[in-house]
Amino acid sequence: MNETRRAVLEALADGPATGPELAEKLGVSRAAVWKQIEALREGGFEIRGGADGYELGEITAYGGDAIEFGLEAPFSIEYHESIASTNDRARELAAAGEVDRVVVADEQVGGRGRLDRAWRSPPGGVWLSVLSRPSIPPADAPLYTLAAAVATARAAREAGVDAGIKWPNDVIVPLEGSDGAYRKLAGILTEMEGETGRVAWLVVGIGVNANVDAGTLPAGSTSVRAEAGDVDRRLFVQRLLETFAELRADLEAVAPAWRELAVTVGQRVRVDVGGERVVGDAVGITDSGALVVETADGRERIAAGDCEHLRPARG
Ligand code: BT5
Repeated sequence: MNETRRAVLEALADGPATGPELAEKLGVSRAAVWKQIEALREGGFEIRGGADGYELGEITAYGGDAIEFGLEAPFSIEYHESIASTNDRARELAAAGEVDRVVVADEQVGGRGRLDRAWRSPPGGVWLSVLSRPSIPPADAPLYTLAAAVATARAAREAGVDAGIKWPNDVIVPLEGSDGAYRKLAGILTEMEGETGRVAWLVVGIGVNANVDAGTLPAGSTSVRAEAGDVDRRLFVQRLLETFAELRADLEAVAPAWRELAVTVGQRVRVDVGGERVVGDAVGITDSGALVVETADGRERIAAGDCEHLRPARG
């Protein structure tokens, strides 16, 4: 966010102020203050002008400036009403050498899942991609996906949703009273580029069915609206990004945090790994995020794959 704009916003968050007062406090011209007030109004902030000067209303806007304001994480936000895919845009920013940028959209018209599957992204959802340039070996990259799942599940739980994580990249809501059946609330798509044993950039795309009707989504999906009512997306995204930034800075904390929210461990699972099927009991995840499955032939560690929960065998 523009520095003067942020300063105007911070001053107004403390209480009403007139144009001349703001100009003097910030050491800028009245015209500069006016320009930033207009920009803020365009960004969806409600700023009333009265006898006491400008007064900031409750922040209900969802946009770049609104998400950045009050965000305690080192990201700048690029917002789009509608875009093909926030991951595609973040990859463009990566190619242009950018870092710590988050692309957020109200709607995606070409949202992508893994393996070129389509990801339905109607208006009202939380569709975002975080661009990082970590100094980690590619083998640690899955921890970014797990960190995103933890951040998403925690934000959803704060919004009142009974969210858990299905290995490796789904945030789900268990169906009450059923053995391992669930509905999908959010998905994560991590893409990266590496060079000689090091990650050059990493884009973590997160899609959360927030304020959308579950009926407009594929069967087996749910939304925050369906589970707990609409959420303030600005606050939801802020919490999500703050948790992600914390975990990204402390990768050793990721696996323990993930285990606390995992619903896969303890389930009977079938994992498709590049055409091969592994069936067994999920008994844990390793510190690098691999799923450990107890099969008839012994233990297997699976770094990546598509995991289905099977109903537990009845004893
Ligand atoms: C995922 O893929 O779960 C990763 C989804 C990542 C989406 C985000 S949104 C922001 C960023 N920009 C993008 O373009 N993508 C990322 P996967 O595990 O392959 O699951 C895809 C499958 O989920 C589809 O084949 C559908 O069956 C189902 N699906 C599609 N849209 C859905 C939705 N909105 N909610 C729940 N399930 C959905």
